[in-house]
Amino acid sequence: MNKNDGTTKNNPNQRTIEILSEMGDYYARVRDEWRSMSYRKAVATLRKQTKKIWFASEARKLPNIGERLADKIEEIVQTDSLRRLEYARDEPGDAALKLFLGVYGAGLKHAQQWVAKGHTTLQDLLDKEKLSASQRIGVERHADFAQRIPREEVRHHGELVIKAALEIDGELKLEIMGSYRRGAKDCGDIDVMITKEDAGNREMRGVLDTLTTKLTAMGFLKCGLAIPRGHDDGSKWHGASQLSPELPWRRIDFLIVPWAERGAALLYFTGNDIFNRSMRLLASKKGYRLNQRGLYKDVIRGPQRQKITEGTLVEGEDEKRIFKILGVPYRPPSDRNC
Ligand code: DCP
Ligand code: MG
Ligand code: MN
Repeated sequence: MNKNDGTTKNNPNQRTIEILSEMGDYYARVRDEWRSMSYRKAVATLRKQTKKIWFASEARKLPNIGERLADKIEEIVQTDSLRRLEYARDEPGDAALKLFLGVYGAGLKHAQQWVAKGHTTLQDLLDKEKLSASQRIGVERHADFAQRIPREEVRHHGELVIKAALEIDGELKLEIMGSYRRGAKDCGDIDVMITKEDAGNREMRGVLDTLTTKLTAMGFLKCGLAIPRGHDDGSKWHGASQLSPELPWRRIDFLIVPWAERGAALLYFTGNDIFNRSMRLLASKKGYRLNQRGLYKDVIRGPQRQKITEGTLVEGEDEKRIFKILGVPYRPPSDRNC
């Protein structure tokens, strides 16, 4: 978490937000999805407040804040800390787990194994573990990748990529998505969608290849990184980019998208993930299915609600029309920081 989506600075509840975010991150680490989600929702609610929330009784009246969270908010304001978080910080291995989960290419399984082996530092990993090439870069560039990227710098990366892409093919359409499109002041990475009217899959893969080769030759792309297992369908490229030697390496993701799916892809990759979840739920309540490729109807499901047929595509090209068909007012990206 710890996402600064533009509304946090100078928020009167800044300190409460920080502590609740950290608590939510802890629950995400120990895979307590439900608690981690509750904390994120409470943080989102607090971000929207213009007044400082001092008491549990006030907090309870706000959306998505129940009794227990309200008490915690009061505890934070009164004591400038949260006992539950202090316990979490003291848990053996939690600091190491947090550190290792921040290594690109290390999933929960690896991170837990490393903790179980008694490793506590990044140097332990370099000295004692057989790392994949991507994990090694993840360790060596940990300090770089851990830094948020100022919006202005994301824009520069985007401009450079767009310019290089249009030199390859002037008909390409590129868009920076993710937290940048939501208006965030700083981003965790740079997410770029690439599409082109009437272009087939083969052509687009060629484009991705030509573009990454060109940007590497320019010295802008520093390395490619492995796509997490099960997610490599040839449509993505993950790696690192750098604007100039004194700046950190940044995480950058490219995604090629078929023209007919560009609206659904834009919706999905603009996020945030919580907003996506609520859109998918809404779609499913209305008898549709929404994913990064489109909005579908007549999906036939079995007894356990498992999908039997894909259904018919209703809309994929136009983000706004997906909202319309679902019967909800359009939400501009800056309103999707749930
Ligand atoms: N996404 C999702 N579910 C996931 C991962 C991603 O719905 N488990 C979608 C929503 C995200 C978008 O993809 O907004 C981009 O993913 P990022 O991880 O790059 O997240 P953001 O760009 O939103 O934030 P950050 O600033 O950390 O990059
Ligand atoms: Mg991103
Ligand atoms: Mn990304």
